[in-house]
Amino acid sequence: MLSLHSFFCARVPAFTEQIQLDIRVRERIVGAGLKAHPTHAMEPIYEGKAKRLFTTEDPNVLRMEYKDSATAFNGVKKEDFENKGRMNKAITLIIYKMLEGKGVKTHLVGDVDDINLLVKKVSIMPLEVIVRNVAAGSFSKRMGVKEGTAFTKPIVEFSYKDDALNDPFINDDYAREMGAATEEECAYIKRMALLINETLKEFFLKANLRLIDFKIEFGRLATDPKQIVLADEISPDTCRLWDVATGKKMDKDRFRQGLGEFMESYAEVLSRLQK
Ligand code: ADP
Ligand code: AIR
Ligand code: ASP
Repeated sequence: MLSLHSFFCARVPAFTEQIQLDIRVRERIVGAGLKAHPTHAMEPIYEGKAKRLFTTEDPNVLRMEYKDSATAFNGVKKEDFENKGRMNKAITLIIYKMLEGKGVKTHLVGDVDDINLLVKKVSIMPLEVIVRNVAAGSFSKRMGVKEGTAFTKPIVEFSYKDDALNDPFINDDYAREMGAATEEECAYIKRMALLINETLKEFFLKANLRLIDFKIEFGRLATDPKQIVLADEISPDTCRLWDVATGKKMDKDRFRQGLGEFMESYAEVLSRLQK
């Protein structure tokens, strides 16, 4: 049987880490000019395939923890990879800071530690907004167009964000009738998605990466639901990135297609973006 002493010795490091994390979160909230309410509990509220969400002492701010799990095909293929969460968090932070610098309104509040970010709480619009510069993935499969065929102009498409329905392909009329977004909101989201595409394309190109396509999400701010901001993550989990010189895939397709060197590619993307 476990003695009382060994019980506490086993748990004290975990308690201490949790307290240190709570303190860091509180400091960041106050540092961002927001108000911490010490009575507001820091609790887990959601566990997804790649991230966990926790409440903080500010009811309008969440802690987003990046997990080490990789999933594909709506969670059918699943495996854990050491450091994946750390790398996706770091890449997302670099990209979100860059986008904020270009005037894009996002959910980012600030950094916490190697796997946690603070974000503004939003109500996620149930739309996966996909921008494509080059044919790949489901476009190539659906349309029978060879992977790697460049488009004359970027394509913006919507999927309805619902795992049970397998995120079906929809258009603006479906989005309106499903209550996901009004026509004006769809037009705004498309404009933002194209602007983000131009900014990201240029940014990745400087790192010798070709932006093939990506998925983004938008949400309504909890503090002001009329304001729509960019939310969720932007990382090699959500973008297709090919090395400019060799065409090598540097994103989650390495996991989806079992190509190997999965985390090595993420590490390479991170290191190029840090330069
Ligand atoms: P999934 O839910 O698809 O398994 P994740 O594991 O990435 O995905 O979980 C993160 C969840 O948090 C997603 O459902 C995403 O839409 C949601 N989300 C992203 N940003 C915010 C935010 N700022 N506020 C609330 N929810 C968010
Ligand atoms: N994506 C779509 N759903 C989840 C994600 N991460 C991203 C893919 C790819 C783009 O959206 O990572 O970058 C288009 O995916 P697909 O499968 O529709 O070709
Ligand atoms: N994001 C989905 C999943 O994790 C789909 C994909 O990325 O392939 O299963």
